[in-house]
Amino acid sequence: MLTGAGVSAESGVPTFRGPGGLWRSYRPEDLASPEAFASDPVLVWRWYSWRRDLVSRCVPNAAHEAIAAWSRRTSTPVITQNVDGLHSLALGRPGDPDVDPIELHGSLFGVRCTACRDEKEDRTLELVPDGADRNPESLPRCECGGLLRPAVVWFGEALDEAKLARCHEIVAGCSVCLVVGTSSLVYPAAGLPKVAQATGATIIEVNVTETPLTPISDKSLRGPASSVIPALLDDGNTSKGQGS
Ligand code: BJW
Ligand code: ZN
Repeated sequence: MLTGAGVSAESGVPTFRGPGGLWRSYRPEDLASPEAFASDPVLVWRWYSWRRDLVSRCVPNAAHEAIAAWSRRTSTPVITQNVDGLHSLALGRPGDPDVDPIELHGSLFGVRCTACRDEKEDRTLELVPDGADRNPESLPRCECGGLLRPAVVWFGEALDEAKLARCHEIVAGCSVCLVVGTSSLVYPAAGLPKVAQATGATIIEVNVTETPLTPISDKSLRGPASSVIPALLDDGNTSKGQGS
């Protein structure tokens, strides 16, 4: 099971692309990159501050709940591109590697030092308000004095190798690969269903629109994740420990 921003849309978390998917007039490529952070760290931190604030008021929807129940039932972690933590929240049982979601692009609530690279979760980080001056001195700092950045994966950055290897292992071993609420544009995540297909899995896509994955999917379920996913997973279609 691979998920993207669409699974959280009905929880009130904006997607990256498509209607309502933009923050001001910026595309994700304008903000989610090391180059953007280097040239305007205040702007990038404002975007993340806005998102941290918004997401901390969101709760899992019926799709997250059904996926969490499926993970428990099949002892299979969901692979997610989302950084909002809503899959974990729905699971409510952190610390179990068999079911803990694999957050391929990191977490909105993590920070990493740009100097010593120390990484930690910090939900209480002082936000960078819209009215803040553009002085980088006002940005969050590590104890070592280095500038903190969000612990997420930006364009051009490598994904965690161990996480990615585990994802390959999971999708290569599944018989059904469910792909939910992603535009299937961003690699290497978008390549995972193709790995599953190459090893014989059936691809089922759940989305409100067509994506580049649609033509190669075995089945396309058109509709919002919060209604399609509970119906699909409660049906027992992928409940025999073989789905992913
Ligand atoms: C609903 C719904 C509802 C709405 N129900 N559905 C191969 C080919 C081409 C390019 C590349 C390639 N390999 C690598 C690249 C480059 C690049 C890339 O993929 N570019 C493409 C855009 C062209 N990839 C990278 O740079 C990656 N790194 C890399 O490859 O490194 C190589 C390297 C190796 C060694 C050393 C150094 C480098 C990194 C990619 C990181 C992506 N990061 C972001 C930001 C994360 C942090 C943050 O959140 O701020 O991840 S970008 C953004 O896009 C975010 C998302 O996880 C990701 C995917 O978006 P997603 O989830 O699909 O959301 P949307 O908005 O696009 O789509 C939502 C979907 O939901 C839509 O389809 C809706 O219809 C649907 N929907 N409501 C169901 N209710
Ligand atoms: Zn540091």
